[in-house]
Amino acid sequence: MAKTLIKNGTVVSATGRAAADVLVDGETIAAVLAPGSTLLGFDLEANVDTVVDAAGKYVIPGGVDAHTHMELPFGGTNASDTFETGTRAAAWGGTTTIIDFAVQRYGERVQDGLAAWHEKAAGNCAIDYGFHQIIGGVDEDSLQAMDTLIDEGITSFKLFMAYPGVFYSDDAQILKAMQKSAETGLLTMMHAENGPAIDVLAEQLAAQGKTDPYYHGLARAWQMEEEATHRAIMLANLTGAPLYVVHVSAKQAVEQLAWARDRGQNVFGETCPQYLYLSLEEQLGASSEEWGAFEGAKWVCSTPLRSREEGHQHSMWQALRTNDLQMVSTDHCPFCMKGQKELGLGDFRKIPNGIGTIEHRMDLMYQGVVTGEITLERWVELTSTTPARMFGLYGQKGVIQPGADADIVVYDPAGHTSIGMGEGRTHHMNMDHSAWEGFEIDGHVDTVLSRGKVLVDDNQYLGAKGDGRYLKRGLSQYLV
Ligand code: DUC
Ligand code: ZN
Ligand code: ZN
Repeated sequence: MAKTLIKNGTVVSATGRAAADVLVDGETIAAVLAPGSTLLGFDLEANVDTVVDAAGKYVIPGGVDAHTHMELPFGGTNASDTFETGTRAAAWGGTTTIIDFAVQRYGERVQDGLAAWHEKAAGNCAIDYGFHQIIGGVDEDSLQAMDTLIDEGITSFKLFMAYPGVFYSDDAQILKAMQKSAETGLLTMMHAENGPAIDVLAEQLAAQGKTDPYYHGLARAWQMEEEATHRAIMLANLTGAPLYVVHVSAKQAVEQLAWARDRGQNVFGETCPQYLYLSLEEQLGASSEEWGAFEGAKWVCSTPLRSREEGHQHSMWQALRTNDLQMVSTDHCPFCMKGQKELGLGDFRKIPNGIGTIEHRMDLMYQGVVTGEITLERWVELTSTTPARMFGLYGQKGVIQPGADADIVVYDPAGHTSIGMGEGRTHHMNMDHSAWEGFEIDGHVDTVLSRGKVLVDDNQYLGAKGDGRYLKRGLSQYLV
């Protein structure tokens, strides 16, 4: 089995940093040693196959992105990244595990939805992957099927309070699914926006001729997120279900989570890089020769971008520091402008919702270290360790310690990354644009190992389709 020594680096964990060498034996980490150590008299450097010199660099556990949507059917099209292209882009950016969402919709069997997702992913992924289960149709059959999910290694399911007629669950359905969550230990994940009310507002805006992408954000007002978050919290409180709210973007929704947590409720939340960096004002101002004001469609996602002036971004960063929000995922759901986003030309309601970020999450969050928003350790905690703990992967993923999978990123704080597609820029997601065009990062993903195999080194891709394996996940470490 191939042995690799990563030497001279600073190993960073969620709880600290130390100068250390990391010895990888085959697919796992064999030892974390004082710099320059021998092991029982063996000169390590002379006895390994590969030496990676990480002098001046950070050695961190590979990123765990717990919220992705490869090939998601949405708005009459499918998310443009396949498991092959999306996971390769993830690896380029230092993410070595994803948890994607298998889909069940009303009238479909959960087992069939899950089987379809296995078929899409198997043999195609660059990195290891697990699944959550979307329950888009809560009925007797799907409730029963949820009993079998844990055996399949799926320990969390997602419900939608938005998208009536597509993925939407009403309160009665949510209550029943949460009772199942409380009974089984499955973690309830919630898309918390009041979909029926949003649809009325969207219809009224469209009837007034307000059809540009910007109005997507106006229709999805923060009150809709706050209200749904509160309702989800109360239903979870009533049933005893553990609750995880996805893609939190409104400061008022964070206040709801903080309130519930302060009362001792087992409630968690993630935000995404787009809610930390991008705003409704920029979307309003967006215009191009090719698309005019429809340029703003590049940033149509749900929950939507929020107003910078209202202080939502500031509140998200703050909540990441105070642990009112515990993790950062991407909600990676890319669509091209040509042929996909343009389905909504003249009617923002028809724009497929989603932004592609999987390649940039580690970099964008590192920039938060540079600007002083979070510490180096918190960067690792938010992007790798907590996602692994939250979703039953910790020990194998999310940490550099003996016995863990050798998913390791060597990150250069003296390096630089220019994000986008323009001159001198590149990304590897299957998109014809970048929602992150022009972002500059004061750091660089130098080397990426996935289970001991070097996937990325020195701006070269060395991995192959099918390197990734399905991960059967355990229960969340945050269950009480
Ligand atoms: N939000 C998005 O932006 N895309 C897919 C689904 C979702 O909830
Ligand atoms: Zn969602
Ligand atoms: Zn999502």
